[in-house]
Amino acid sequence: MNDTRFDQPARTSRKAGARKGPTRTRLHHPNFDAKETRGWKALEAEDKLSAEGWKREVKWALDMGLPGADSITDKSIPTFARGELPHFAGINTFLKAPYVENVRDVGKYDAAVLGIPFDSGTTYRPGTRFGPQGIRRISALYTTYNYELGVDLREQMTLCDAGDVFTIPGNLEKSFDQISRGVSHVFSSGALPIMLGGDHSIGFPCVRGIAECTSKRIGIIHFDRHIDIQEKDLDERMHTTPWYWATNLPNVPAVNLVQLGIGGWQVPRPGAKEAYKRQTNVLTIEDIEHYGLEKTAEIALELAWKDADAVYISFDVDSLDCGFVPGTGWPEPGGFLPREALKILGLVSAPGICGLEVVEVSPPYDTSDITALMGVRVCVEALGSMCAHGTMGKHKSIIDKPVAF
Ligand SMILES: [Mn+2]
Repeated sequence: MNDTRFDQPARTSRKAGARKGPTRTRLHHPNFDAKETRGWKALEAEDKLSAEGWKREVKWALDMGLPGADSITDKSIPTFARGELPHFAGINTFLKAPYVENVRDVGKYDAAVLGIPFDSGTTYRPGTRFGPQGIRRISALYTTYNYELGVDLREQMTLCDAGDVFTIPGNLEKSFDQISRGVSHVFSSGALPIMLGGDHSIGFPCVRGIAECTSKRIGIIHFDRHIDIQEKDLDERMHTTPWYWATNLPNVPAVNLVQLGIGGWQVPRPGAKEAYKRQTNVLTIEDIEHYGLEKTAEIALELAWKDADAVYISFDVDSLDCGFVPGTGWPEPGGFLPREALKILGLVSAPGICGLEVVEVSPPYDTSDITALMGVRVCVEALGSMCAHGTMGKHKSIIDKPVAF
């Protein structure tokens, strides 16, 4: 300890007389090996990243948006904004990824974002029908590069935005059929489906859309404060019910359902009874604190992948403490800190996933776009982790019953 902030004058004692104080070396920081820090390793990783994708985008932007005014020194700036820059301008697809107007083209990309603007399964606060728009809007804030991971999505994968599924407000069943059809189309094309909800009732039709394209077995890792596995709520298949129906599918067994962060005063008892009966795997926040983040991810992967061929991730933003996600349907205190949930999410995405949904972002209740921003982060974190671990595209191996419309 060489902190000089607490330096005292030399100590004196009547017995010993004046004594010199200990000699202190003045350092600006503790003695550590800078090259061993993640901060340094991230810089090394960035140095190795390609910039070809970026150069292509700049060239394309100048071509599409016309060269900029003569007075502008930076000749990469076009007259009309095209692509990532500037972040406050442009037409916002997710991360300004290309909008695929003809959905038959989604298979040309490694992953496709699709919006599911649907909140008729909501039992308290509505508004998640605006979730996809809210998430897309604030996604303009982001670059494609992540510092700690040392990945750049633009350089390492291709992403498109397929737009939204045409849902039918007030009709769960017709909307479920539309959602499954849209998801199965994307999955069959080979693109990894990334779903922007929407309330959590979409979990069932999203999983059904993937499950019908394969004879293989699918596990689910579910981040939530709520258990979401009762048969019905208010007489319908509301957002409290997706896992009852999803784990009824023959190739999506409940024993491969891992539920992280469940707890608090909003878990309906019929849901708890059903999870007990089906023996799903529930870890509360206290369990996760006990095991730690790495161990939790290890447990989740072991259980979700046990005799399974692929894993789907369902991320409810209300799994976070409600202080971080005011814009959600059923806010509940005591959930994850953002960095905890993101850490676990990155770890469980690393071996590759067959789909991801982020649900319950409700922009009308949001403050400063903070909840929608978390929704963006969930998507890029999973994609980034797969890029970092070379597992993007792994899901294609289970497509043995592709659909064709
Ligand atoms: Mn929830």
